[in-house]
Amino acid sequence: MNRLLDALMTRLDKRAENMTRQVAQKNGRRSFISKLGLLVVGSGVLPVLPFDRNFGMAYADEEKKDPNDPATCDYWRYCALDGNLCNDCGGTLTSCPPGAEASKVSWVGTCRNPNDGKDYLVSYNDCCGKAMCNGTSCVTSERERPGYRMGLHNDINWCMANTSMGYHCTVAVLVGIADNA
Ligand code: ABN
Repeated sequence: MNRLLDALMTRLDKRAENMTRQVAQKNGRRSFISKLGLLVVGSGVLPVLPFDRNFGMAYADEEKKDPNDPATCDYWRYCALDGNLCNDCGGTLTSCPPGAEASKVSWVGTCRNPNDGKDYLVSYNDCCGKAMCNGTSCVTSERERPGYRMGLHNDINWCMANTSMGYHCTVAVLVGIADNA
């Protein structure tokens, strides 16, 4: 009879021990720390996940304006421009204002004309020899690369090869059609 009672107690002890272990595993210190770790890592990763932070709302100032209006930075020929528009400084889209001369070197960008779907080479010449004009300033600089990529950077005063190196404004001259072959 005593043996039977012993065996029964041993089984009860074992079961109690197992249950205690299970509860400890679920709610123990280590489990708490691992959950905390998950939370910390998760909250670090969450901000970089790609989701719509505008919650579906569009913002008016991000809307593209007219790609055919040379008075705005959205004009298609200005796609890789970095400078002040000469047509807002007494010049035109392609000619320097009186008293300024075109830079001898320039930045050439490739812009798609939305009217015919073709890509064009556009030379952005700075106009030099006069104080900087404070007209419309555009920095579109498509396909530009940072300054350490020599020759691929556009945030440069292209008047550097002229006798008078003062930067005034920038024109956008079509120089050819891009060979996309
Ligand atoms: N190409 C326009 C410009 C002039 C001076 C400095 C930066 C950019």
